[in-house]
Amino acid sequence: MPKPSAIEVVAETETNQADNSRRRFLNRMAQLTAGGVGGIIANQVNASTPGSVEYAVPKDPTKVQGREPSLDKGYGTRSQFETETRLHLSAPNKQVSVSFTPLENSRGIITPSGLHFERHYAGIPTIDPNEHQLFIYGLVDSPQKFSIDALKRFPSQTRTHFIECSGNSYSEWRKPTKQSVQETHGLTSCSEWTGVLLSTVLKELGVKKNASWMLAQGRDASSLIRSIPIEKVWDDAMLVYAQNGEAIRPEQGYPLRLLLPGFEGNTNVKWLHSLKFTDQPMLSRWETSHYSDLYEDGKSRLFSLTMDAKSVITFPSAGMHLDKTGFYEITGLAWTGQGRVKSVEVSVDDGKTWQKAMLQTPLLPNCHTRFRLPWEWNGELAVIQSRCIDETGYVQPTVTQLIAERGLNSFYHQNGIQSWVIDKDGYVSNTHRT
Ligand SMILES: Nc1nc2c(c(=O)[nH]1)N[C@H]1C(S)=C(S)[C@@H](COP(=O)(O)O)O[C@H]1N2
Ligand SMILES: [Mo]
Repeated sequence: MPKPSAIEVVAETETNQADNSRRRFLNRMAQLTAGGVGGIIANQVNASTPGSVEYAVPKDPTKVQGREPSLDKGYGTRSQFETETRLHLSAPNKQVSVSFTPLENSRGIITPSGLHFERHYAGIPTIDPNEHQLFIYGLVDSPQKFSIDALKRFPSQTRTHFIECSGNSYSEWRKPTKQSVQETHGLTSCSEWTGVLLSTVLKELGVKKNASWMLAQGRDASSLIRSIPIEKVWDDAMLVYAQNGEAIRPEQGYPLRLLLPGFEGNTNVKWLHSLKFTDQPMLSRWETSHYSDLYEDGKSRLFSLTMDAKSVITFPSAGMHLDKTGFYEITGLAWTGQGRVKSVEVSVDDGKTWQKAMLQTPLLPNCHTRFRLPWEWNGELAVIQSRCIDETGYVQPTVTQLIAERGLNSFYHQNGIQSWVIDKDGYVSNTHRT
């Protein structure tokens, strides 16, 4: 495509003055179809603006061969230029695996379904929704089984909640081992979930007065069983079959998962198969050897089910490089299993002073909350941190405070303040502060 010359621009200006609007219109259309309009605007900018920009004229748009939309088989994919992926780690037995959400370039609060973190103890079972049943039995008046279709006939609810594995940030108890925020904090994700409140279904079959626990089991080979306190069951437990506007993904428990807003990830049983009401907890290995916190004195904290307030700066974060001084928007995520985030404070001076970050609204309970803070980087070494305060008044502790309280045997429930250091050359890395 020929680059329009400055003469053409002048000619157009003269035409303007000549008040021949019809000809002007036709001229414009001709230039548009010839792909010339960008060049003219650029030349006008060049002519009038000091410090003008070099405008690269795009290829003739009439010659661009578009991809045939039908080739996507009716289900879209992201741009080929977007390459973010979950980071998979697996045990020698590949059925036992974990994958981390790439939080560093996350925007807003929703995790794309294809990037939701995963924790599997026995791979991802393939379950035909037409033959799947949920069994509810034990201390109930009339035990029943429900197909997925039957569950979909109940009044539905849609709620946006995070799920965090209580092993998230386990690596950060002692020293700053891992590099990126994906590895340190990527075992939390947030989706819009649709399903039915468990309390709605339970009213159909009647739960006996002496039922104080519910044992939930999935249909994968892990035999994962968790004991859920009855209060949570009646409060906000959900049976979910949809995620972010479509059927729940196989990785997240297709066709049915238990969702316990704000409870540790492990209790959100996937491929949900049975719910048994009992008068005592099962003390399964998932609530004794796993997911309990061993103190220094040999005692163990069991059933630490509610995830405490936590936050992390996702940009800038470890592994990134700031190539200029000047303005940056610090941004990150905060969440709590105790309801809503009340405020997030950010320090850019190694914890000496703290400023209130802006919070993305609406503020939803047990949901990721996006925070933002404008910042000028002056090219000096900087330590940046964030801390979450939830609506109960609980303040996210430092790692030192956590260690003082729980000792160093702990593995799960690490919600300490995360620090990133930006060196004078703009390289960002993981650091620990007291
Ligand atoms: N049936 C079953 N449910 C399960 C698991 C599993 O392996 N099997 N993993 C649990 C763990 S440890 C976590 S942290 C969450 C992870 O949910 P996600 O894979 O959808 O992120 O699911 C929980 N539910
Ligand atoms: Mo987990």
